Amino acid sequence: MTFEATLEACGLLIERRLGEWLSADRHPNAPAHLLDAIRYAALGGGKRFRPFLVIETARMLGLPADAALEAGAALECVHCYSLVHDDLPAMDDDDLRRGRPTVHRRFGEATAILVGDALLTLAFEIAASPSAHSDPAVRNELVSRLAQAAGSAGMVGGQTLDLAAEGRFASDGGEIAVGQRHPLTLSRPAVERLQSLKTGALISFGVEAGAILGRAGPGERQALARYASALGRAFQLSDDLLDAEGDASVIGKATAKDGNRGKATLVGLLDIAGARTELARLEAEATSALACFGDRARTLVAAAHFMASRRS
Ligand code: GRG
Repeated sequence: MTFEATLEACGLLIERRLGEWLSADRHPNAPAHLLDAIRYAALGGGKRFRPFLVIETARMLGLPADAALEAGAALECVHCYSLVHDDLPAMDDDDLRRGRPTVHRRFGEATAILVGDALLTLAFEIAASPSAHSDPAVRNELVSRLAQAAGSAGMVGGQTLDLAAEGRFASDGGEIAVGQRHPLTLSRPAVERLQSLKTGALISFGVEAGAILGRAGPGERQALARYASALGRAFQLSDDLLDAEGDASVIGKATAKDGNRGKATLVGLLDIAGARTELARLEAEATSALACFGDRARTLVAAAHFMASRRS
């Protein structure tokens, strides 16, 4: 099976599980308009790369896909919420996501904010449910680590640094008006810190969740954390390269936005050729971190290769 086929198969499993969690039967008291918008945001699109990492890491440690589906679905809910909020006019102000109008363009801004809120809270309902794992201690670790990855010392913190780099915040913490903002020039370590929080934290949680479910030992967890760190950096760098070079009709979202906004990216610091070299280096780093797992890690190795070579 090719890596793309494996990713697609995981995506179908997650789509089905999310569809069950978001069925009208499960939410008898939710306003129909809100549930429609939540389903629009969470179903029918996306690579489902983060849940793939949960499922595949757990599989490598001996678990069937079923055992990792809830943790993967919970993580995908957090990811989908972040996309909905990131697209809002107050953030990146995007019209297109996953090849369709963004949630606020389709349902309005207030509903989009509520969709994000509902998906974030649903994530924790799923991760805390007995179907996520029979052992409450394992569920507790999943919930706690997901909260840390998503929160102010993780993804939300990274998003804040990203907005700060656009020159949005005054020294008193207030917001500077559009047109009067001056993007900051970030050093490479500062860009890497921003990205490790904004994008890396959820990617790392995906691998970590698989390790938690598969009860990986301390050495294995360290190796997987090194893999996830390199993979997260490769993910962001390839996303930045797609923004710089990609075709919006293939990617399903606007491109060339980072350069136009003066966004802090590694592509901006390294140029395209330097970014491609760095991407190859990160793939090698991710691959070597998995050496202790031998051939069992072949699909995770293929994931790093996919990230380093994707064109959409
Ligand atoms: C609003 C709290 C908050 C956070 C937003 C995720 C994020 C932080 C911003 C999205 C903007 C962006 C382009 C980030 C770079 C990497 C990224 C998350 C890309 C989108 O993820 P994919 O490629 O998307 O996995 P699909 O659609 O395949 O799920």
